[in-house]
Amino acid sequence: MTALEANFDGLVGPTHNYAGLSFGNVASQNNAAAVSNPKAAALQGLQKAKALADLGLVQGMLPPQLRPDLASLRRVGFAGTDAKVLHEAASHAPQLLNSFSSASCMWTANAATVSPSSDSANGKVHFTPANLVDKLHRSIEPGQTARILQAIFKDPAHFQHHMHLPEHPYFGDEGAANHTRLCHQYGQQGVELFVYGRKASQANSPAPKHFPARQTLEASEAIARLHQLDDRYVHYIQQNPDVIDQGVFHNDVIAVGNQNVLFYHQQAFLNSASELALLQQKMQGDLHLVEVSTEDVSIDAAVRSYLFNTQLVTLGDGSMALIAPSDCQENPQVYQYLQSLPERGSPIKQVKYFDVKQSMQNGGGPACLRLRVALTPAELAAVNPQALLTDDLYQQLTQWIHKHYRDRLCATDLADVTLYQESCAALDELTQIMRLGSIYAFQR
Ligand code: SUG
Repeated sequence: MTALEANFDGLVGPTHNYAGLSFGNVASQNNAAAVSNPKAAALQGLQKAKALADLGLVQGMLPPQLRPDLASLRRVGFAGTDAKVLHEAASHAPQLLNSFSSASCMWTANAATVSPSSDSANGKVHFTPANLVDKLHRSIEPGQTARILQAIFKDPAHFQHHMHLPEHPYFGDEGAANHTRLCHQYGQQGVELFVYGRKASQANSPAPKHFPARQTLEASEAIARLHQLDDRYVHYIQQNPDVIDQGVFHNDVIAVGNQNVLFYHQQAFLNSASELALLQQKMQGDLHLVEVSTEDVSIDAAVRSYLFNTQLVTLGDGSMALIAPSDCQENPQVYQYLQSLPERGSPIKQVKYFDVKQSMQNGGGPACLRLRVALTPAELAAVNPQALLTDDLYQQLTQWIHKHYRDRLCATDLADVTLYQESCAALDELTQIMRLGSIYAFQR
């Protein structure tokens, strides 16, 4: 057995809803106040994960966080019984209740940045939870994310966990959504590509004009230091600020990489040609640059279809497949491009489509739903086995979702203490299924 790359998908939580919380994320804004279906959302995500497991990939699941987050509501002054806290928040600060009820931790691409052991000086897998400071509803995630990751990647001989970066826009960090590890084989020294939206320390440097740049260069540099990466194998590229202003709020909305392939849009990066030439040098000339032109796919089509929020995975025969949202089939320009992709001479030989519409309507495609962790066989053996998606776990989780999840949720339901109690009951049972110990104790 050799090293591989596992995907850890976020199980969608019982409060999945559309609250329009993410300024700069077009889908989130467009679907504000739509009625959601948490049961369908959780099943869609789980089925996508199971399909990847069935393709022979190692697939893990990360449990959701408890929402509404009463601990956060109490922290900002709402007091009394659970029902009273929810009622008061709904009456006096509905925006806060919405923020602290979001199931946004489902997008585990934003949970953390992960560096494999072969890239790090101390030979361990490094995890740094993202601080997600740009959005209030996401800024409450990192503490619990750390507990979850530590429960699943427990063994200090293999795994090293860092605290999230200081909670300030200077260190705005959105995790793996802006980080791509390129390599020849998963177990060999790779090149870690960090894509940032702005430089916090240089006020006059290029930056978007309308929408926020969530990731700073300074955050990416801090992660590279923490993870003990070798400068010769790290590259930083700035995202094109103009595309951020068109709704590309993370780099994974405009580019995806796997092993020695980078699939990206012509307009994704600032100084694209020169930066990619440097990246190519670091990859010793063996990087397949699969560039999609504006003529073939406009930025608008890419943002609507999430063509680049696809997962690029290596199959058993060494070829690669693109795991795309079914929305890509519905956009004629994008679908036409994807039909031609396997013939374009890159290692990408097939495209598979999945319906993850419940997540897509909040701006989260297949790639947002997963955190990649490259692991050696010994490291894989040290992962909490109950987090790995087997047929048995899939059956248990499917039944669990049917038992605990609602099929309809809107903003006014968030104040209902019954929803909170249902969520607690669901997570109590999940703790047993996935043997998670006491990770929810801090949230109660
Ligand atoms: O942070 N949407 C998420 C989507 C995250 C997608 N992740 C990646 N691209 N890796 C976000 O903007 C919307 C929640 C709401 O509006 O209810 C939200 O948080």
